[in-house]
Amino acid sequence: MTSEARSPSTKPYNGPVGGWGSAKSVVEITLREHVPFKGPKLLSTQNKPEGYMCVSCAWAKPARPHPLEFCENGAKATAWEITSRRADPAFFSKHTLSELELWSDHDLEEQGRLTHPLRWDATSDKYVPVPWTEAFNEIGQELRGLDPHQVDLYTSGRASLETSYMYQLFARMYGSNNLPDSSNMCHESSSVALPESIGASVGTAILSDFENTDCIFYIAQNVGTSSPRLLHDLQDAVNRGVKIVTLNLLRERGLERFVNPQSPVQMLTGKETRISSEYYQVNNGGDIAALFGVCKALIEADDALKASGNSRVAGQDGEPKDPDNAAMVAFAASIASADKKHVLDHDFIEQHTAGFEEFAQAARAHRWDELERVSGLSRDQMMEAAATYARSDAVMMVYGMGLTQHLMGVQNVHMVCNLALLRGNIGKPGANICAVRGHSNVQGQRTVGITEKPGLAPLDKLSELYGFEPPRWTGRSTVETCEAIMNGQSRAFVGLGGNFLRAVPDTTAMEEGWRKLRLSVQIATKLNRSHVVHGQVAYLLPCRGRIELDEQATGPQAVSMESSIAHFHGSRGKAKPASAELLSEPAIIAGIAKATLGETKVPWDAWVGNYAEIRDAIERTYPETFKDFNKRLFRPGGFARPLPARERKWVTQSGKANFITPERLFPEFSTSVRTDVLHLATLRSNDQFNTTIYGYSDRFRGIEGTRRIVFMNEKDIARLGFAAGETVDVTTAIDDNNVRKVTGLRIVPYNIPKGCCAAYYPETNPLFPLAHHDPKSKTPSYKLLPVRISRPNPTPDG
Ligand SMILES: Nc1nc2c(c(=O)[nH]1)N[C@H]1C(S)=C(S)[C@@H](COP(=O)(O)OP(=O)(O)OC[C@H]3O[C@@H](n4cnc5c(=O)[nH]c(N)nc54)[C@H](O)[C@@H]3O)O[C@H]1N2
Ligand SMILES: Nc1nc2c(c(=O)[nH]1)N[C@H]1C(S)=C(S)[C@@H](COP(=O)(O)OP(=O)(O)OC[C@H]3O[C@@H](n4cnc5c(=O)[nH]c(N)nc54)[C@H](O)[C@@H]3O)O[C@H]1N2
Ligand SMILES: [Mo]
Repeated sequence: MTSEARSPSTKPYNGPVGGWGSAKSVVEITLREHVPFKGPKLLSTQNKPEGYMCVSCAWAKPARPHPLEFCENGAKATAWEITSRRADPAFFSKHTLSELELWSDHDLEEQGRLTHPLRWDATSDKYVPVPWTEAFNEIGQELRGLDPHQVDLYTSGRASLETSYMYQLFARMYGSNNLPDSSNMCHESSSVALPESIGASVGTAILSDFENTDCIFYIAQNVGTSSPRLLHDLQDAVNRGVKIVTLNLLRERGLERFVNPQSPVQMLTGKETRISSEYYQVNNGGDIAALFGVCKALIEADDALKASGNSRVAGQDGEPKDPDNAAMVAFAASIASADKKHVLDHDFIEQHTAGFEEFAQAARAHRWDELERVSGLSRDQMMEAAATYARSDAVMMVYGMGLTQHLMGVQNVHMVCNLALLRGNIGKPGANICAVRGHSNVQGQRTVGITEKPGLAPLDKLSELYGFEPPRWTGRSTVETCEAIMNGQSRAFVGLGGNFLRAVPDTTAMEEGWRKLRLSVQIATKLNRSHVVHGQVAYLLPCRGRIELDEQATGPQAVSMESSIAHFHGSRGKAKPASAELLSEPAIIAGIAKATLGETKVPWDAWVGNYAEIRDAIERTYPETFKDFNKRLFRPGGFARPLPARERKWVTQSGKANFITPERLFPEFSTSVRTDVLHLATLRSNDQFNTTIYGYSDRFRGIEGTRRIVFMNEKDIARLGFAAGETVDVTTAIDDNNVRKVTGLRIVPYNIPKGCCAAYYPETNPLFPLAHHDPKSKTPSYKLLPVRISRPNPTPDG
């Protein structure tokens, strides 16, 4: 199979995000996937009350939706799911799994929807159809034969609240807390940092904050590709005069210019909206330094006002005089409050926070030259950002993977909170923290108990409701599951969606462990590499997708999910299921649970017959969060989850919001002077959803026909003696006795800071050592890995 175009091209893209390019791209994929005629009609119900919730990103679904509340990538995701292509038994009879191992990610999924439950047959090395009951019985028998500590039950962030609740309940009744999930590779740094800083496990922003804000700090998130509907909120804000201050490794087009494909005027006139008012290109991993610079400017300006004769505090703190105090006083005066007395919100800091003095001292102590070197920004840029921040009454902090997927991911998020707390930008309209989530229900899965941490699950409640003793031990998160698979501790893997083997770090090494699993069970819509590489006993169980009609004993069912802004929404599928053989995810989990556990107090069949009963059970388990769940299921705009931090109630140990001072500016591995080492960040193209590769175009970055590239700064290309367009190898520059190499990447000169480089995920995942993760959140450092670039080995088999 060849999948990449013969003549890949790379040239700068000069257009905006959105516009006609976006419309064209939707038409192309709709035709290619042979989407049934009803496709376009279906799209008009996307993200609407009583419609289906998009299977792409988790962005908010407004109460008053646009006539077409979808984007280019949402439309692509829909076309990908309702495609008329099929990976059916005829397809599997033609290909052994050893052969399919040679296929690309794109080519595997491009075969279309899985249609029948399949079991791997060792003699023919093929997946062959198997009746559902037989599959459940054998899986149940295998699981009963294992110690629950040896079993890992993974969840990818698409599964609904109903499915996720059933799945975690099954895992715990079986006796395992090994519930790794995609969130462990994604926003786990937020899940750890936000409770410590502000006592909330998720972001506190809601949609109306975008209508009331004066300024948005937009950090490390690629809105044009990853959450395009959020561009509408940004566009509306910009039109009201809101300042958008962007910090990003790259100049992402969606953060620069946008033509709203849903606005006839913009489409006809080509009039663009300029998104960012200030755009700061930081080094990857430079955000703590950059934000410290902003905080330092604010704190020292505030100090200068105090020192310049403000009788309120003059002489009390004996601060050493800043040498260029006069300049600082002038700067302070230009950004100070109306009474010219302060820059920080001292009342808020005093009443609501702890740890301010220690943080302020750390900010004062960092030297500007050090902050400049690490962040890649100049002192003037950091002061300019500070001035914009101080002149705004309500500031939002919006961020994504460029902050969380780091060795210091948790501390990155602490730093965002620190900046917000300096001027009381949490818990007031138009302010707040917005952690832009990835998968469409990844946030919700946590809310209903998908977690390896027993302290975060309502174990006593589950025990009381279902009469069993849940395991109290700490389960494995994603990287720990990888370790356990590599070292043979894990014997069985059950995947509720996703593509674990491609999404995790160190993928080449992982595959060896994966093959030694006793049992691999995958519940999926489409074929991927986690299915073709497999355990000794392997099942591939196809499920209905969210867009499809889910008919059960009591009629068509709805499911629900939680958006990035912590609102719950019902979702009703309408499309005809891809095959009559498919079961829904709840039905598959019930099937496995009954076969594994035998008789229990859980009415699995009644739940599958009527999902409203699962929602009642969720409400019984979490009465506050899910009050009147079924009644409120289709409320326009969703119904909100209680967020105490929004009300300035701080559910932390100190009872206050905490300033938490990062230990250092940059992770320790690279304190040595950089020579031939570059810092790699992995990226998504505009033509993929995670490991799902729709095609080989990254329009906004000017890449067509290939994904095997490495973006480099022109000066680095010259300094290291390479040429643009040259094919090179990339090797991990961390010493742990293993050589990790990805070969055959083409150098593309790009506007990226010196010393940094970037390449696509998942192709470069073999480079990431498992141990290269944030020690607290265990989130892999996918946005920062030291690497070396080299010419290919000239030997023929090199
Ligand atoms: N079309 C599409 N939509 C998606 C997805 C998809 O693959 N395709 N995936 C979904 C999922 S699961 C997720 S989690 C989200 C991911 O969405 P994002 O959070 O946008 O994640 P990425 O696309 O990986 O890139 C993050 C951005 O961080 C920047 N960056 C990298 N390193 C740094 C750094 O150290 N500092 C700063 N300031 N910036 C940095 C990159 O230039 C990039 O613009 O999107 C979701 N939506
Ligand atoms: N280097 C690097 N690695 C990364 C990242 C990165 O930025 N850089 N990002 C990380 C992030 S943020 C994430 S979230 C993970 C993503 O990791 P995963 O969530 O595990 O991966 P996906 O690619 O989203 O999973 C795609 C598969 O899900 C299945 N699927 C699709 N829809 C459904 C459905 O409705 N039901 C079921 N049961 N299955 C379905 C299909 O079979 C499809 O092949 O990857 C992580 N890995
Ligand atoms: Mo994600």
